[in-house]
Amino acid sequence: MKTGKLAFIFLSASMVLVAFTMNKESNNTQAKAAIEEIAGSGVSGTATFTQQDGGGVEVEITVEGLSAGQHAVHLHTGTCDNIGNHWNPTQEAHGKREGGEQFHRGDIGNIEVGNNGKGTFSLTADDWSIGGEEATNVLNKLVIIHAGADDFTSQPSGNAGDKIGCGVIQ
Ligand SMILES: [Cu+2]
Ligand SMILES: [Zn+2]
Repeated sequence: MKTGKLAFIFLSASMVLVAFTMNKESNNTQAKAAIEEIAGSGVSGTATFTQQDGGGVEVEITVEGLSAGQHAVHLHTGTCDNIGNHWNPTQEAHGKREGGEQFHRGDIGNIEVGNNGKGTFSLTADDWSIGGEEATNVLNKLVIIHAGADDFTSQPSGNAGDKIGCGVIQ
């Protein structure tokens, strides 16, 4: 077989592999929230939600323009002009998602922000879906960033201070 023909076969096989890989990635449903400042706070960011093969949803959050330290992040109901409570379809108390006895489905945790004002956070929640039944569906919920930390104890929302960033999950 000539080298040219071999190269052609190799190239074709590579392209099929690339196409297959890309297709495989796009099978995992994603949703995003563009986080925008509230009342001139200067906060911005992105939250990306990815449906996991084994069930559940991973969220990756990137924020900037915050003060250094811990900032609570939750999923709230409502709209960015009229923000509601923590998303709580299971009627539980506010709490800590990781290892907590009770927590809201919208409870996420605290983002650690550095001196550069930036922070990232990721988590996989097995009780979320993207477009599934309403009690698990994160679509159209709000990603809310707070001025303070979530203490995971105070009711009904962890004493996290003002709401300084908001984005709708779409
Ligand atoms: Cu909140
Ligand atoms: Zn809560």
